[in-house]
Amino acid sequence: MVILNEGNQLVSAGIVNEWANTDKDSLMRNQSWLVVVYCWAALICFSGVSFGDENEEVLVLEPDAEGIQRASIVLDSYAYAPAHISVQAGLPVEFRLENQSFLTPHNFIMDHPDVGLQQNVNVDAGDHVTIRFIAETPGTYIFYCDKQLLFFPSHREEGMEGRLEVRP
Ligand SMILES: [Cu+2]
Repeated sequence: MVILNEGNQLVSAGIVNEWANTDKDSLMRNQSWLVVVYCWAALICFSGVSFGDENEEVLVLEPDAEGIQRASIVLDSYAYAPAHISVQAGLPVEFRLENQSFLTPHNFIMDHPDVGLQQNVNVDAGDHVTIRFIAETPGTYIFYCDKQLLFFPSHREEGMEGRLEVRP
């Protein structure tokens, strides 16, 4: 927070200078904007701000030539990429789960027995596993990793969670 305050003052000083000195070339202006960008980057990094769903990219899958909706999902500490995937109901889905962590095992759990979506797949560090299923019921379903080392928070608590959206 102290860093941000200093940054803000710095930016303000820069803008005042520019206005006082209208001859200044655009380089100075660009540098001011760079400072603003750095401040925002620092703020986001240090505050742990996470963007809401509005900014989350959705991978929308369509059936390929074989009629299968395929995606590769990278598992890392502690996230799925992509974390939001949209599939069409009633058609086969194939996910290649790639654990890119160096040492940490991850898993992929979907626990929605009411709609027949149940997966619990372990993927060791550096390994990959392919899963296939058909989602019959439209809706939005959470998947997550429940790995946990000793007394540390679980991966899910660290944010390792994603959403499967099933389109009608
Ligand atoms: Cu995990």
